[in-house]
Amino acid sequence: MDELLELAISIAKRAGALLQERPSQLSIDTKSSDIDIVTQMDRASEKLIVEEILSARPDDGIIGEEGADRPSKSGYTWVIDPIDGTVNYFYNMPGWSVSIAVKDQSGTVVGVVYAPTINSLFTAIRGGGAFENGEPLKCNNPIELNRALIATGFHYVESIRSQQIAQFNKLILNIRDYRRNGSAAVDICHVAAGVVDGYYEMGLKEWDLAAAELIAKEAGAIVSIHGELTIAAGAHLHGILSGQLLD
Ligand code: 2AM
Ligand code: CA
Repeated sequence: MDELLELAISIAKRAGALLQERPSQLSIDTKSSDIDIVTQMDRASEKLIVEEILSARPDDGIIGEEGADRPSKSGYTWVIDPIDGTVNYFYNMPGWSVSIAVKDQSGTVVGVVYAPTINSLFTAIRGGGAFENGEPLKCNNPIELNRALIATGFHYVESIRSQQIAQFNKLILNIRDYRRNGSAAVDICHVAAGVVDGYYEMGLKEWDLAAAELIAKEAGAIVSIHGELTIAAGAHLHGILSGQLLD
């Protein structure tokens, strides 16, 4: 596991360095809607990550947001998001990340979320705790709803945004405040670090979640998935948020 973590960290750092060399022109294509974008740098980052994984571990499987899809012969599969927070990246706003997880038959074993623009390297090994730049992490708990700082994100598809308005209306008068940062993986790691108290969002994909979910759980948080909705927080606030958002 230590070796897998070291490899995941070194690959995430290389992808982060590639992404920090921003080209003068970003070319964009759209995905699930007109405002859901992918750049040539998402593709370049995924290509680098896939090549590095395969040169070190040719029998591992890979699932990537930009199309990587290889079956595993070893029992290990890498789940990668080459840029989480592409809209931040596009606008040159800090906070985007590279998310790399390795899973086996029983779930994620190693998670790395690297956000170079905010100097954060979040890491975890299953059963081994969670860390930011080598320092151990513990989520905030217990937090009451009326003191909670909540991170969330908004979907690129209108019908889901409509549901998010209802969720927002339900909570906004009863919490400390919202933060909307742009990378789901970083938001969930911020729950792990106690930088926010809780997080929820609709429409996450496996690659947005895999690494950060392990990091948050290893920091003592509960991460639960209810259809399209993901909720992450310390146990007390998680119970309250689940009650509010799922009724
Ligand atoms: P992305 O940058 O990799 O697309 C935005 O709130 C967060 O949700 C980002 O982490 C974004 O990841 C993720 N996300 C993924 N697919 C999404 C979608 N269809 N709509 C909204 N957000 C999405
Ligand atoms: Ca992405």
